[in-house]
Amino acid sequence: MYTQALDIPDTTAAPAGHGGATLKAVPAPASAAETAHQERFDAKIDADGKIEPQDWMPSAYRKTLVRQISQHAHSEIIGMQPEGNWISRAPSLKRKAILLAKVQDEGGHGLYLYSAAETLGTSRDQMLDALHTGKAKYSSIFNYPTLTWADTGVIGWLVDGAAIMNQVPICRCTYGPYARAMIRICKEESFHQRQGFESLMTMMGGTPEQRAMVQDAVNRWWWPVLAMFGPPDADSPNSAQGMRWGIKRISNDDLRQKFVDATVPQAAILGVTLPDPDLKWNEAKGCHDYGAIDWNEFWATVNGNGPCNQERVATRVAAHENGAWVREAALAYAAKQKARSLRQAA
Ligand code: BYC
Repeated sequence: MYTQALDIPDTTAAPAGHGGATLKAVPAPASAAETAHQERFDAKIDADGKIEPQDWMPSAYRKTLVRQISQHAHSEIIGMQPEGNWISRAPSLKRKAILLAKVQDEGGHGLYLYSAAETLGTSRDQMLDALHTGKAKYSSIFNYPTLTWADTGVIGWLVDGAAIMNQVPICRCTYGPYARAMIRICKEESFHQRQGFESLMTMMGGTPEQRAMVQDAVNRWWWPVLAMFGPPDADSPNSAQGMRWGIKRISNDDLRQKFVDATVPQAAILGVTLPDPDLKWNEAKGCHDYGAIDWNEFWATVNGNGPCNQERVATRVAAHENGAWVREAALAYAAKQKARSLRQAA
């Protein structure tokens, strides 16, 4: 359910009496009503209109949205963990209040996104089960550890900065509930990015040890952040269709390039070095060249073998189990309310 396994299989088992040869699967001809639905859908996409939950949509469009929105929701709630680890160790009351608010915002983003995905007919329980059993993906970036306080600033500056770059175009996505959720999320993400940058600016104005701590965090996060935009366009199986449907507006490589170009001057203001000897302005292309990303590390992390994958999922499963009593209490309260209103109506 969470993959793009939507193609009609190339081959099917041959029916008895056909000598065991495999036959090419032939899609059933569409009915006239279905063709009309498809034409209306295509016209709306071509006109850059919005598809709403009650509208007819091709099942592949629905599945792609459930895949992307649920992965996005999972990323938000798993993304609470690396920074959440520092709430009890924030260096001041002000920093603690900011970090608490930010981590709560991420939880809220997850809730808007699960709600958007639910409008497509997939329940939250199904989505969470896929996350908890390792079937669903979430962003590779949250499988890296936060070793020092500077990591929380770098997550705000770079990870949220990358998230904004990726997510602002999704505000124009063709699926209405996703697009509307993203508008609110992006406003909050931009506060997150600024608080990270401001926190790092403060540390860079501090002692040599504080500056070294920031540089070390930048060195560790830079490459995973670049990989976070997803595989190169040539190796991105979902991009072409996602762009045709107006779910994805800008390609993985183009977003990565925009991010690099926006971040280089910010690094200069901060006074940190981006850890890439090949990073330089290319006058002819009008953008920065940058070095090779380690795609083996990226795929190992996506496939469950990054530094913190097991810990992240185990923490999430434990939080879900420990929260069972809250869900049960809410259901019991709702049942009591319903019984009371039925009694009053009788
Ligand atoms: N990590 O064909 P592609 C945040 C998967 S939240 C793991 O290019 P697509 C934040 C991809 O799913 C960050 N997997 O796919 C939160 C696909 O596998 P499946 C998350 C990745 O969908 C809190 C396969 O690789 N943001 O920023 O066209 C605090 C091939 O990729 C990753 C969103 O979810 C990755 N990094 O493009 C701070 C935004 N990259 O599904 C920050 C919405 C790729 O076929 N999502 N894969 O099995 C998107 O924009 C797109 O789904 C992606 C991938 C750009 C992520």
